[in-house]
Amino acid sequence: MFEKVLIANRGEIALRVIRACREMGIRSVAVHSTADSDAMHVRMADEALCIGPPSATESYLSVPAIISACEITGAEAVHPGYGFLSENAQFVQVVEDHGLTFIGPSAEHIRMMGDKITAKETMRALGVPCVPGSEGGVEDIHTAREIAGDIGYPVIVKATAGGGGRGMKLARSAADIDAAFSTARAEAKAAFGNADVYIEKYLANPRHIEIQVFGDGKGGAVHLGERDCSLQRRHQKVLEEAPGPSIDEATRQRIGRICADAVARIGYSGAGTIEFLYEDGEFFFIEMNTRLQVEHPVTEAIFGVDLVREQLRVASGMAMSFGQDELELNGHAIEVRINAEKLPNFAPCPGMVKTFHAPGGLGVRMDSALYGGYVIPPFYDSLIAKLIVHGRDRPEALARLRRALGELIVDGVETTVPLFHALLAEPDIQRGDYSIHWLEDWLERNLQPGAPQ
Ligand code: MV4
Repeated sequence: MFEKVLIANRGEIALRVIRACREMGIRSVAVHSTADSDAMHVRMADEALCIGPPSATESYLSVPAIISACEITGAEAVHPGYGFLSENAQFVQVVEDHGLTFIGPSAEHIRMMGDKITAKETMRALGVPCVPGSEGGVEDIHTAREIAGDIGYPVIVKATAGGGGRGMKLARSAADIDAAFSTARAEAKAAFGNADVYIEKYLANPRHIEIQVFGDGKGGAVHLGERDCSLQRRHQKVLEEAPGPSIDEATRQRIGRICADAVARIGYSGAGTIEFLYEDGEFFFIEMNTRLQVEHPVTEAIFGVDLVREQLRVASGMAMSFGQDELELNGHAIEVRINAEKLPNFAPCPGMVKTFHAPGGLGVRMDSALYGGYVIPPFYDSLIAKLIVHGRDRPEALARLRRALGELIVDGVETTVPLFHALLAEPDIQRGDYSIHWLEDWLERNLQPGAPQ
C-alpha cells in the first residue's frame, strides 16, 4: 500500500479522500490555491502545499504544479477526486512518466470513454444496450439526413468530445436536421477542437439511471447497482437516490451483470459509472464516466462499502476487499447537493459562513468542508455540502432527509436548502415518479419569478 498520497482536489471530496487515507494509515498531502489557504482540506491533511493563484487553470488544473508537489513531498500516488484532472488522459500519462501512480483507470480507458463515439462502439461490441443511432460518426449533411430519416424523428446530434449535456442539438423533424447538424459541428469544433458528431434517436421522457462498476484491473469487476439521478437542472444533478425507485431486483441483476462483464472484459481498473437513459423498461447506454462521482455515497450507504478505500487498494496492486457475492443491497439512500446559490435563479452566493451546524443521528452522513467563519471563495463550483441519508426503505429515507434538513444551519450565505424542503412536499417526489425533465418543469411552475405560490 502507498505510504503517502497527494489529493489533487479541494472541498468535500478532498476531505473524503483524506479520511480514507487516514483510516488506512496512509499519509495525505493537500494542495491548494492561494484562495484556499484557510480551506478545511488544507487543515485536515497531514501536509499541505500551495500550488498557485486562485484561477483553477493555474492551480488545481496545473499539471506541472501537481507533479512538482508530488516530488517535493514524496507522495507516490495522486487521487484526482472528481472534476479538475480526474478524466484527463494526458495528466495520467504525465503522472506515470514521473514514476507516480494515478488512482483511477488507465489513460487508455479514460481516452476511450472520453470519446463518446468510441465509448459507444466499445460498449455496443461488449453487449451493452445502446440508444439506436448512427454507427460511429456522421461526416456530412447528406448522411445526416439519411440516418436521421432511417432512425425516425426526433433525433439528437451529439459531439463525440462532449458529454454531460455539452454539445447536443435536437432535431424535432426533417426541417431541423441541417441546422442541428451544422450548429452541433461548429459548436463542437469551437468548444472542444473536434467537430465530430454522431446521431441518436431522441428519447422523450426517460430516467437517468447509472450503474456503479468497479474493476480490479486484472480482468475482474463487480457492479454495485444503480443510482437514479434524473433530478437535474441544466445538466447539474440536484438529488440522487439508490436504489432507483423504478428498478426491481431482477432488472438490477440483469443490467448490473452486463455492465460488470463489459468492464471486466476491457480490464478496467477502479471506479466507473455507466450511464443509461431508461424508458419503458429498457436501458440505453449514453456515456461512461471514468471517475469517482459526486453521488457515490448513496451507493456506499446501501452496500456498506468504502469506494475510496477500494480505489486505493486496486491502484496499489492489491485485490478488492469484496466480490460480487459479498455485496448485499440494504435499504435506501438519498443525497441532496447543497449549493451556495440564491433561489429562484440559482445565482452563486459566495461569502462568509457565519454559523454552520451539520445534522447528525442515525443514518445521516454530511460530506462538507464548511466550518463557521469559513469564507466560500467565488472561484470554484458552488457545492458546499452533500447530505446523505440512509433508511431501511424509501419512506424512512425521505423522513430522515426532511428531519436532517431541519437540523442543518448555514448562516451567512444563501443555499439551495429551501428547494429540498419544497421538493420533499411534492407527491411525485414522495412516490419516486419523476423523469429527467421533471425538475425543470417543476421549477418553471413553482420557483421562477412570477410563478404562482
Ligand atoms: C439524450 C436525451 C434524449 N435522447 N440522448 C444530456 C446529458 C448527457 N449525458 C446526455 N443527455 C441526454 N441525452 C438521447 N438519445 C436526453 C438527454 C438529457 C438528459 C439526460 C440525463 C439527465 C438529464 C437530461 C436533461 C436533458 C437532456
